[in-house]
Amino acid sequence: MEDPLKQSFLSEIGQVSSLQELLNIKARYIGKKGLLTEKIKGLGNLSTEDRKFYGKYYNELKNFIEELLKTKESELKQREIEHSLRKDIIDITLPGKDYYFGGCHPVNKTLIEIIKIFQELGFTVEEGPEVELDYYNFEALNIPKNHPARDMQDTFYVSEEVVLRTHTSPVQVRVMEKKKPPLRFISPGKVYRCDSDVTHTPMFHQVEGLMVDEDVSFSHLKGVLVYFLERLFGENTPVRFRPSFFPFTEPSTEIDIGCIICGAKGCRVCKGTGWLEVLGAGMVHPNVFRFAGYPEGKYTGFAFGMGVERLTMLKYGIDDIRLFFENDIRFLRQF
Ligand code: 2U9
Repeated sequence: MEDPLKQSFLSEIGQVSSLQELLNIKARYIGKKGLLTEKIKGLGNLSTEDRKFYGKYYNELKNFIEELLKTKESELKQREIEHSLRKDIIDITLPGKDYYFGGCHPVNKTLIEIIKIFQELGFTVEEGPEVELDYYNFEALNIPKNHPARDMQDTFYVSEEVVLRTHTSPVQVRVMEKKKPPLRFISPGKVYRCDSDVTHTPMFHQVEGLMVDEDVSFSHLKGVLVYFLERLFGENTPVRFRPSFFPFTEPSTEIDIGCIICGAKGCRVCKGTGWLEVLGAGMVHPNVFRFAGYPEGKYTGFAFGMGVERLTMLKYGIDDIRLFFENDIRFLRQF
């Protein structure tokens, strides 16, 4: 009759499926307190004859068990290697990971488009400092001390006489100081206003423009700006002029286009009016020419200004200006 110890060992090892299970079996049979180990320890209690017989038998059984454990171990290790090779297989026919090229920021795209249109009309591009003297930002633009536009709430003051420019108009003043008409240029750039909500950020971009010569009239203003809006928003865009007020222009106007979101039917963006304000403009105020040192009455000119973020929002139907400055790649990739 077969030994039950050997029988149970053979049955257990026949079912083993992991190295850990194998170690457990090893401990159970030939470990310090293993079943076979205990039997060998008990040999001393047997008769001389039995001790001889069982001593030899247990020794052979131990060798047999050790041999089988070793074979099983290498078998399991081999199986594990094959399993991980199968599991970690690389499918070289799968498509590679997509990657994206960087792109132009939507605000910059609009800015470039605006600049191109004016350059084609013969306007040059002029730039100036973002940290500006109160004189160029306000005084020379006919915005005297105590004017509400100078309010601390709207303007970032660096010191009593120095501000972060609130518009790019000081660039026009600086150019007029240096150059005599005819002048025809735009000044794109960053401007700063102490304001923040869904349509205002403390920094945004403006493009302003100026055309000065003898006999520049409101008709020139109208011709240039209607042409510009038709280029930017499409040929049959409705355009209307409303009377307005700016300290640096007289007369002044605000210019609307038919709402491009709802097709001028009336929606949330145009607040039901069917119109969107896109430009401010006017004939340069005589006081501004006086500050620039131009001879009295010799020149006339028109000026205009626009917010680039606002135009970009209208063009792409974006309802929150802050999206432009969050650098969220999911937003930026859409342009
Ligand atoms: C000089 C003389 C006149 C520039 C002008 C506007 C009208 C205007 C706003 C549009 C939206 C600013 O970004 S915005 O908030 N601008 O409405 N700007 S006329 O007039 C000048 C500029 C320089 C020497």
